[in-house]
Amino acid sequence: MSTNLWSRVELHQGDITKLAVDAIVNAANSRLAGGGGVDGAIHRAAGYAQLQAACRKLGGCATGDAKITPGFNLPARYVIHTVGPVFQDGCHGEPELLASCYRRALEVASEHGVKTIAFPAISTGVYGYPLAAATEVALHTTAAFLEHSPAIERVVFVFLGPQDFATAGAVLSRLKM
Ligand code: AR6
Repeated sequence: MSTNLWSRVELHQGDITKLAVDAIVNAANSRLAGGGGVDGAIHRAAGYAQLQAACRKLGGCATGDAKITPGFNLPARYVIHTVGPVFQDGCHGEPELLASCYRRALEVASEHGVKTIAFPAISTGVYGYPLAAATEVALHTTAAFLEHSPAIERVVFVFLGPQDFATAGAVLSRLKM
């Protein structure tokens, strides 16, 4: 992977709802019904009722797919909702489905002229995907997408806690070698 490619990727520790990017990605459920974790935080910051109403019109979202709504009260213009796989043992298509989340979110972003986008660590909370393995999928899939998509200028991977941020940093360093 070229050095130039990785210069468009950054890791960030903190709350994704605070980021002033064009789009933030939500780790949603297939009913797009709202929930806990980053989904709950995004709904609260966007304005629960209005984001819920926008999600209801989308008719759900399959695992590995992505759909877009406005960001309402968020600094981000859009929320791209994607549904990660529930982790069982890694042998039930989880890596492919997780890769599909990142790819589809980036496709939907591109279709809407998004230049800067932030992802949470999809599936690594309630859905139980081990963080290092999930980060490898996230970074690998994103790098492959960016290679053919010069319009996306910056992709930020957001980690809430210092431990996850450090783990992701180690994965990124390894991939860059
Ligand atoms: N900013 C950045 N990252 C966050 C934030 C935040 N504000 N809050 C949590 N995280 P999860 P999943 C991290 O459980 O595993 C929901 O109820 C968190 O530390 O939010 O894909 C949905 O409705 C973790 O690393 O998403 C679904 O039912 C990561 O976000 C289900 O959970 C993802 O954790 C989806 O589960």
